This record gives sequence, structure tokens and C-alpha cells, in this order.
Amino acid sequence: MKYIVTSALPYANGMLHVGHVAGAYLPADIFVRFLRLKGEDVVYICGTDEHGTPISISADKEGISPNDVVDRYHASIKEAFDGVGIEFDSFSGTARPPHHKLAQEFFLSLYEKKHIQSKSTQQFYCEHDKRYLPDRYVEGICPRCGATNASGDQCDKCGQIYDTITLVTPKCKICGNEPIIRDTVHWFLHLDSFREKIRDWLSTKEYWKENVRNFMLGLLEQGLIERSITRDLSWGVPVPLPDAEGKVLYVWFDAPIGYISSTIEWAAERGTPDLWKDYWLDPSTRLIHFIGKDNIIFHALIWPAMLMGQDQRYCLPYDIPANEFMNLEGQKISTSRNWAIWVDEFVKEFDGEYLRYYLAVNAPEKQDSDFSLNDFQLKINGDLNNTLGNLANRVFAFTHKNFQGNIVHCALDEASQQLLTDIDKLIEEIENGYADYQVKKNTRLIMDIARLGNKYFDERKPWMVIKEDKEAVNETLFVCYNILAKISVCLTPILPKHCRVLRQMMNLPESFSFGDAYGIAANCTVLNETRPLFSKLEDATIEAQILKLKQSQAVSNEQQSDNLPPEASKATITYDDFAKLDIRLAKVISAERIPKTENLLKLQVEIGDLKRELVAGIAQNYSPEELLGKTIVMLVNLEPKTIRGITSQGMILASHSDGKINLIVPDKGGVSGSTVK
Ligand code: B3M
Ligand code: ZN
Repeated sequence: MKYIVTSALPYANGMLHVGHVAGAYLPADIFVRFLRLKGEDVVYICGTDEHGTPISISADKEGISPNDVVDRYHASIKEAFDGVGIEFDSFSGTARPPHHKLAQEFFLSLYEKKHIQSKSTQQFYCEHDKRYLPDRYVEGICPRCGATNASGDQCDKCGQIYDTITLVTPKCKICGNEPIIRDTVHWFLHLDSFREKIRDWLSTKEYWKENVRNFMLGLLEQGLIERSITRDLSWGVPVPLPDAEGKVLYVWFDAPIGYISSTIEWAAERGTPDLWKDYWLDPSTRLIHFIGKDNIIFHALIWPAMLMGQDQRYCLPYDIPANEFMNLEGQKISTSRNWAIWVDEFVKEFDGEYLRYYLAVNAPEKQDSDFSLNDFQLKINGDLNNTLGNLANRVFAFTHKNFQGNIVHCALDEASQQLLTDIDKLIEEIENGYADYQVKKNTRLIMDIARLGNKYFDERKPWMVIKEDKEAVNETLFVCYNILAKISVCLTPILPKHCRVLRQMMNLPESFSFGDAYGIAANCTVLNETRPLFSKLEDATIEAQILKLKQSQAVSNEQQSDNLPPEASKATITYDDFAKLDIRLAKVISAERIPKTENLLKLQVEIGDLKRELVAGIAQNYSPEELLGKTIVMLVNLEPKTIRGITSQGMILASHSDGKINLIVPDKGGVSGSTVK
């Protein structure tokens, strides 16, 4: 059986955060490693998605070319993947010429069969910038849910896709002016002509995850509408028709073709340029796309239709295991609010495999999951150190001390035999789990095996028995070796490096297959030098991370609220809403810096007779000395919040502009405790 496994192509416009890795990358990497342990023939494909308006907008802002943006992010995204051990066979990019050529061939093949047709449409056009404003070049109020900051193609709040010109109070993202509406020609993919084929194909996909299947059935029910697949832009794959000056393919049309062009690049680099065909042009190949849930429509509907409309007989997706999302400390991960843990930074401070383990334990397989730093510490210390690491350490230490690292094959009593048989049943479950993308459950089962090992070791009391019956202790250790050897196989897809180290310490063969986990997995053992497999995460390390996260968000909140034009401000509130705020004059009676922070001060204030303590992020603009005795304006009835172990009761008011903080003070002085309204 041949497999092509893909992970969604990340946009070359930002860094990877833990939510990305948990959704479309780690599950795929684990699956691929599992397939290889089963001896399957698999290529694992990815690359960066290098078109689309976010990239050209970033380039415009920085005054560089889209290519420069792409090069920068392509390299750093690849580095982040390396740091967390995601090993693609090919990591290409969609701005490369062979990709452009293939995407144009895809277009033409559909065009010749009349699956693509042009028609005149209305689009926003900015008279100031003299250009059309597709997708993210225009912003307004979502016509569906009323959210602000909705873009031309999609609302990030409600996820709805709509006709651009229905956007309410549209504004050009470049100059802020209101655009006009102009006619322009675009090309549309007629999905409806694939309806029967899609339906038949889908009827063979009963094994799909429920979220993906239900989504698709819903779409078919609604009826398949035509989709615009071109844009008025200069950055992208040019539409390969004579009358298409200034038009490029919509990013979502060309992106999935990147899976093929990346495989073509892989084959060429290996010196076997036709090898990609063995995979893509064999209808029995299992093509498996790992994606996040927001990409289902493109992979399960539009992309298969595009493949069906080609002259070449490409294989169609066999499965699309879409994952749910991962939140961070109970809140949605957000790049714009800087509420994220960035992979490249995280793996500088923590072992990349610790991150793999935590994302596996916490995989958002059937529902959204939550990344919490305290829980991360708990799982690394509890599972890896106290459970698995403990089993290895105690067994190794005991062997070195009493057997010079040398344990021999021996007969097993009934209890020992039974234990290994029970464990083999768990291994079967683990094997099925991997085949079914159930990584989370597998981490639990593997820890169950380690717990059984620890329990067995405790019950056999080798530290006592050694005094009278060395052979019985040899048996105990022999069984424990076998348990560790089994774990070293089962855990390899999740923690490849640690399992390699474990096997080296135990003198186990470097190459092995999943089948080696069953039965007697280790014959006799002469231990190499051993050392602890894992190390614990200290409280202080985790606290520092939590603080870093909060601070980076606080800074980004300030930056974002800088200089908002009045028309872009928040929604109108009633007087009653305003009256809920208890704002008063307060006098600063003590101020000190909070150690190990750059911008936090601890303040004591007097509000009339009342004393309050609070934390303020103003140290970069105010020294403690200049604050002493100052009368300031304060929001008194804000919900208290613990920051750096200090309960902050209230917030002092200041203006924020260009990153500078300017405290609001009463113009003619005032008595502390006076109300402000
Ligand atoms: N570039 C990723 C995203 O929506 C998008 C995937 C393309 S896969 C062909 O975040
Ligand atoms: Zn404009």
C-alpha cells in the first residue's frame, strides 16, 4: 500500500504557534512515523502557502516584495518544525515556478472542459489607490453577524463566507477610504457539475471522522454553488488566458495543488523525477490530508472536484482527519492579540519532545482542547518523569548495582507471563489507535503500561528478594526490560528521540518494526551507560513562561488601542453602562518596581479613606519616585486580578499613543476619593 500524507500548507506570513502544531502537523507526523514502523511506503508532504492577500499586505506595509516576506517566513517556519521534530520528506513553497506551471495546467484542464467559466462581477475598487480590493484588502462589518473587522472574503468571527460587496461600511485597508463598486471579469468553478461524482465518492467514506462527513453532507444538502477562483491582484499565479491581464488564481485554488508540486520537487531532488507519479497517479494510493477544521470545505469539496476535472487520473483523498482547535489558558489563540505560544521560542526553552508529548496528550481530536502551562508541567513531571522515567531509572540503577548491567533470558512464572500477555493486548489497542489517529488515547495506554511495570516492580520487592534469591530478581528485571522495550516501540511515533536513547541504553537494535513490540521484545540485556531519560520542569520555569505570556499580551493590547480613529472605536454603550464604572481620584502613597519585570510597578493608593494595592504596566514611562504623591484617575471597581502574586485592585487611567503612556491627572488638582464622570 502506498500513502501520501500531507499537512495543511502554512501561510508564509507568520510564525507557528502550538495550536497549529497540535492541529495539522503533529498528528500527521505521528501517523507517518507509525506507518513507517509498519513498513508502509509513505511520502510526507508539506510546504508554505505563499500567495494570498495577507502576504502582499505585509509586504506593502514593510515596503518589501512579497517574495521577501515569503523567504523570511518559509525559513523560520521550517526551523520551528525542525525544533519540534516534524520531519517532512518535502517542504516546498507555492511561489516556485514549477508550482505555478502545474496550477495553470490544472486551471486549463478544467477550463477546457467548461468546468470553469468567466462572468462579469462587481468588486470594491479604491479610487485613491487605483486598485481593486479583494479579500483582505477591504474591511468592514460582517453582513452575517455584525462583527467589525470582517474582511472581503470571510468573517473571522463567525467563519461565514459571503459576497464581498455585501460588506457593510467597507474601507480600503491601505488608505482607509470608502471604496466604490466596479465591474470586473472573474472565473468561476462550477461545482455543481461534479455533484454526482462527489456524492458517489463521499458514499465510500463512511470511515471518515464525523465532523468532516457531517459537514460535507450538509454542504451537498444546501446545493453546490459556483465559486470564484480568480482575483484582481498582481501577487499570485497568473490566470493562463490571453484576456486575463492583472488576474491571478485565488489562493485557495492554487494552494492544494502545492501538495503535488511539492512531491514533484521531492522526486526531482532524489534524482528520480518520475517517482511522484507512482504515488499521485495510482488510484489506489491512500492520500491523507491532515488539516484544521476551518479548511474542510477546501479539501473535501473543492479540491476533489479539481482533481476529478483533470486529464491525468490523480488519486482522490482517502481520508481527511480534520482536527478541532486548541485554546490557550482558556482563551482562543490569537495572533493579532499576541495570545499564543510560539513554537520557535518555546523549543529554545523546552525540549521539543516535551511539547510533542503534551500536544499528543491534549490533542484536539474530537473537541477543542486547552493548552495550559501548569498542566504542561503536570504531564511532563507526572507522566514522563514519575511514571515512565521512574520505571527506567529504578530498573537500570538496580541492574547496574546488582548485576553489573547484565540480565539474562530466563523462564517466566505465571504472573510474569500474564503481565506480558496483558500488556500485549494494550499494544494491540495502541496499534489500532494509531491507525485511527487516536494519539491522545495512545498516550494514556502507554502510560498505563508503564504503571503496570512500576506496580510489578513494587510487588516483586527486588530490593528484599535480592538477599536470598538472585534468580527471581533476574526474572523481575527481565520482565521490566521487556516492558521498557515494548514501550520504546509504541512511543516512538510520539517521542522518536527519547525512544532512540532508551533503546541505545538498553542495547536494542536501531531498526525495528511495530511487530517487535509483541511477545518477548528483549532477549537478554547488557546495559550501556544509562542516564535519566527525562528531567523535571521546575515551578519557577513555568511561572516565568506564564508571566511572559501575560506580559506580551498586555503590551500588544496597549499597542492595538493606540490612536484608534474615533469611527473605529468600540460599540455604543448606554448611560447605564457608563454609570457602572466607579472612577475616582486617587493619591499614590507608595510605588516600587516589581523585580524581574520590565514595565510593572506595584502601587499603593489612597482613595479617600480607602487604601488599595494595584499593579500598573507603566514602568517604562514613569519611575516610582515621580509617582509618589501624585493624584491620578483610577477605575476602582474593576474585577481584581492576580499579577505576579499581587492582587491588583483597580486600574489607573492613562492615554496610550505611539507606545507612550501618559497618566491622566486632574487639571486643577483635586481631593482623592472624588468621583470622576
Ligand atoms: N494556508 C492554512 C490556513 O488556513 C492554509 C492551508 C492551505 S492547505 C492547501 O491556515
Ligand atoms: Zn485605498
